[in-house]
Amino acid sequence: MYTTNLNFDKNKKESGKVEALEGGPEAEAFQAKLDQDLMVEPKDWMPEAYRKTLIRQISQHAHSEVVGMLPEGNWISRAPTLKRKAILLAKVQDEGGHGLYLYSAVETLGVSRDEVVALLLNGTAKYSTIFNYPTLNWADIGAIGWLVDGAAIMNQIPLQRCSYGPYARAMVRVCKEESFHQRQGYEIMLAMANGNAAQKEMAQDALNRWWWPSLMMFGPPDDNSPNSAQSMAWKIKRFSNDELRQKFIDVTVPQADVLGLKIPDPDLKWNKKTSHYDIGEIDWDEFYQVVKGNGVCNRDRLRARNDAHQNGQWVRDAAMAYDEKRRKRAA
Ligand code: FAQ
Repeated sequence: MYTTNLNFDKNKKESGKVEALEGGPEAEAFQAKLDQDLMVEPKDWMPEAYRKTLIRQISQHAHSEVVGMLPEGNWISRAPTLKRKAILLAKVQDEGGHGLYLYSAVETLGVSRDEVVALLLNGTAKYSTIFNYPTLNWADIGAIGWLVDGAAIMNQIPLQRCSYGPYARAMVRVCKEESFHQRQGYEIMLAMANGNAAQKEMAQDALNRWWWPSLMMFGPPDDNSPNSAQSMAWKIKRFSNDELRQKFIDVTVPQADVLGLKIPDPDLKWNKKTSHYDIGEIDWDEFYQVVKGNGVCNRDRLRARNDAHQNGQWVRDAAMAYDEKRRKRAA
């Protein structure tokens, strides 16, 4: 269903160019690495704007993983069986682990985890819009695994070959785990879609509510994506937002057919000429409202993260005190 291969098309036209770099051997070495599809490592010279772009994207990604624990975490204590509960617990814990790899990757760029987390907590940093929607019932847990993790994999597989080594390597394990998450979500949907009429209706309702927000996860359309051209030229992004969104739609529509569920888009149709599905208009006003902080759950999510941070202060204090004691002993 999903593969961890990039299928990178060497002949694909990039949508932008690397900005003119100041000359010098370091800049040439950097460009040569990009040209040869080699990875840039933390101690290599890199343009300041490349470093800042990575800090922005990787920290937003880390925040998304951590905030992303909240909608599903809400259902751990209400999972319908012990087995489902154990699976969901493991999945939510994996997402926390992804956040930690990513915060570590961002630290290789010369910022501290405290600095980037502070920006999340004060509401300045972005995280994925998808986590500002509520989980109303158990079917939503199936829909998140199927659609949200499915979209996340589609976006993250190419990041395994992004030009920055620590980010690319973190993505290898993350994608393997997301693949399990996607399957567990799909399996919940399969069970509900094949259950009684009320269960099937819940599955359809969850698909109705999560479909469009999942498509928005890929970001604004290409002609309105300010960072894409430069990020693709730097080989941080390997596919554009619209290309990945289309790939996701093309694999997901047949999966809905297998479930016997209907994608909530009257304009959805197979286009023989392009060999892709055409879809209706995405509500970009809704996307930008959620990005701005006006989604259903934005305030709750930030409050929950701030509470968790404050409640964890004693753990950080204890760890620092222990470290101090060990240093003194060693001295
Ligand atoms: N939500 O110019 P672009 C997951 C912002 S992980 C909020 O196109 P870019 C796992 C964007 O940051 C999900 N903001 O930007 C999981 C930029 O703002 P800025 C997260 C969004 O960076 C599953 C502005 O709009 N995945 O789900 C969104 O080139 C289940 C202009 O956009 C990643 O972060 C959005 N959806 O492309 C966990 C993957 N889209 O910074 C728990 C890595 C765009 O200029 C449960 N990130 N924006 O102020 C990426 O691939 C890219 O950053 C994109 C955006 C594609 C998200």
